[in-house]
Amino acid sequence: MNNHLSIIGVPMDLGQMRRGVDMGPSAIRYAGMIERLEQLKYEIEDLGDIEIPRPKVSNPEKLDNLRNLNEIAEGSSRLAAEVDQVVEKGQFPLVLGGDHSIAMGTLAGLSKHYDNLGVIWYDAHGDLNTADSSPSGNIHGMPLAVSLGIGHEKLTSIHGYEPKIKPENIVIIGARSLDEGERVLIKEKGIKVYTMHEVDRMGMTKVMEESMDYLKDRTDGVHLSLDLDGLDPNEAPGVGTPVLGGLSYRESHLAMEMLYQSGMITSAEFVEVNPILDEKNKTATVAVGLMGSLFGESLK
Ligand code: EXY
Ligand code: MN
Ligand code: MN
Ligand code: MN
Repeated sequence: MNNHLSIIGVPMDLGQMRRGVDMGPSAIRYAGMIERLEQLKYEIEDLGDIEIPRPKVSNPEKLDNLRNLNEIAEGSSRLAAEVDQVVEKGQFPLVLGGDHSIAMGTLAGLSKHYDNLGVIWYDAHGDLNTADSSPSGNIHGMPLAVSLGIGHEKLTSIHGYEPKIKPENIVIIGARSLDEGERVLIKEKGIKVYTMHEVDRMGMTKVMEESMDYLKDRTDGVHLSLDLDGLDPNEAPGVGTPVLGGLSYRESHLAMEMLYQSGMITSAEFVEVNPILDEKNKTATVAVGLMGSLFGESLK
């Protein structure tokens, strides 16, 4: 694994309605992320936080069922430029959310450096909505569709090119809340999904082995996009859209350890940590623990 990690915080809360997720990067740093990773002998550079525009009106516009479209597009472009530079310098981008809409910017900065960027989307949700299919108008439910080039042009064109990823290079793990439009898209595009049903039946070891086998031959880099709501809300309560029946703490650590052992992860982001909804920074602490495993804590 790349020994030089560059941390980028993204205090983004405009992709959904609950305030507080913009404090995710602070909560994760406060939970001891840097010290934890330094112990593993990584060279770490904390690049601070991306500036996110504030909406001009207190009651955010929901133009075309896309709440805060312009501000999110602008913030994502800034993130994309920063991530691009980090990869250009040969470093590993570790991005801290913020809500999951930031993945559009992360993937935009990453993908121009790869012919076939793989994505592991660890999430209770598919994040495959468009303005037409979205029940909420919340853009944090859309970043995977946008990255496939499906959605509003202001989002799909972030960082000047599209699409960012190909459907056959995606694996979704932990899904248990998919909207009708998302199910249609998954079928139509042939996206690989391990729902909780499959995790329960197969076990996490098999799910990860299959996922990594699947991505290994077809990709030249793999991004881990880890939404803390992929975990069960009993273990990660500080998230804005909790869904019961999620991945356990232990299953998640196992997944991270297997990814570390594979050596295939080239970038990562941890999103949706909301300290206002959390219990004593538990969810940020879980995020930092998972980072520990992803970067080899128990195996290095
Ligand atoms: N599918 C629902 C929507 O689009 O509104 C909920 C999306 C939640 C997205 C979270 C972050 O992963
Ligand atoms: Mn470049
Ligand atoms: Mn998500
Ligand atoms: Mn989610």
